[in-house]
Amino acid sequence: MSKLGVAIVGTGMIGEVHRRAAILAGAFVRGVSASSPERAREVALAWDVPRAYRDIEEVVADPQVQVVHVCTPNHLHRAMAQAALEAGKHVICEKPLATTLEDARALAALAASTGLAATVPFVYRYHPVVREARARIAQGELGPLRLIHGSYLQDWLMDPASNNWRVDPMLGGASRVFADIGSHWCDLVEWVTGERFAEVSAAFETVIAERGATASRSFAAPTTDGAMHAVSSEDVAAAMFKTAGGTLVSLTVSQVSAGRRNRLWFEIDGAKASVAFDQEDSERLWIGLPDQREEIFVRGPAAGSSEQRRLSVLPAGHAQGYGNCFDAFVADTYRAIQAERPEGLPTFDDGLRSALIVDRVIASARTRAWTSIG
Ligand code: SOE
Repeated sequence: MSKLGVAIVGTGMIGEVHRRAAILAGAFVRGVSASSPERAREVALAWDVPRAYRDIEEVVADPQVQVVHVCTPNHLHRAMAQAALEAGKHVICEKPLATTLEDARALAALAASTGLAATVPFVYRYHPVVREARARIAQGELGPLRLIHGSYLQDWLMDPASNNWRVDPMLGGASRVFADIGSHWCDLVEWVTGERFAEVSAAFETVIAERGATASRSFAAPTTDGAMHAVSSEDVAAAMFKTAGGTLVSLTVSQVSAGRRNRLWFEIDGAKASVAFDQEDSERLWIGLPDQREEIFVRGPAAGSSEQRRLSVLPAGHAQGYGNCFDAFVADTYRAIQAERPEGLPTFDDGLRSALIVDRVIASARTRAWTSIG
């Protein structure tokens, strides 16, 4: 079978992650498109790929491209993903799927009408021990759920000199920290527990009111020309949800928490047991039991649920992490293109669900009222 031809649209930190995962999954990276034709040529050279596309029209006109990876700033997702789907290409579109609920709805409907593979990298689903937690909850090991809580904390925007397109609502969307990383947490916890968030009460704060002018890539050292600009997007957010089943959920999100690089953490407390997961310590699942007992489940190919074993590609003690999650997600997307149905593959429908939650979280933060999610 010939290799899948893919194009990467967008060359920031996450475009590079997609490129590596695509190659590892056996695809051929045909070319790249960037913020300008010059930048595309520069990256095509650095990546050693044949094509530097001028724009999305050139990408979708390439008959050797079957899959388009949309890795641009958020405001371009709708146009890029739509152009690709309309040209008959499969799409992996970064989250948030779109900056408005309306655009996310349009993309999900279009994807459904074409039957093409259309996925969104909610990649934290691909940690083996997250799959283990999900399997244990599905088997009833936790009993009825009593409380879900957690946080997703980063610090790469704690310096007022730091800036990035995500900070600008015109490019990133009306919510920053919640749409960027709170969206991951909500997708993950709904998927792991099988519970749907039904209503929300949220609050946003912009704790750094002015930021430097020069953009940095996420997690890169900031640079600034000295000028400062007013910021309106939120640095921190807190949200309480109630699930349709009546479970209370509490979430804290931040991009200004010193020392927290990418700490997605959740705990799910049931009547019989609890589980806790920490993305920065992702080889282990903590299991809390009655009578002051606790256990640690360690990731490995030899034990646990079938999905945990499937995704555990290295022996125990040989740490897997974020990169492996991304690789597994891209490989599963390509399997879906071959008409397989990999478990837990996040699709445009999940992207739409996430856009709905973000939309209602923004509404609640604005109105200061409990808001129905539906
Ligand atoms: C930046 O906050 C970022 O790259 C997010 O956009 C990703 O979704 C997250 O996985 C890592 O951090």
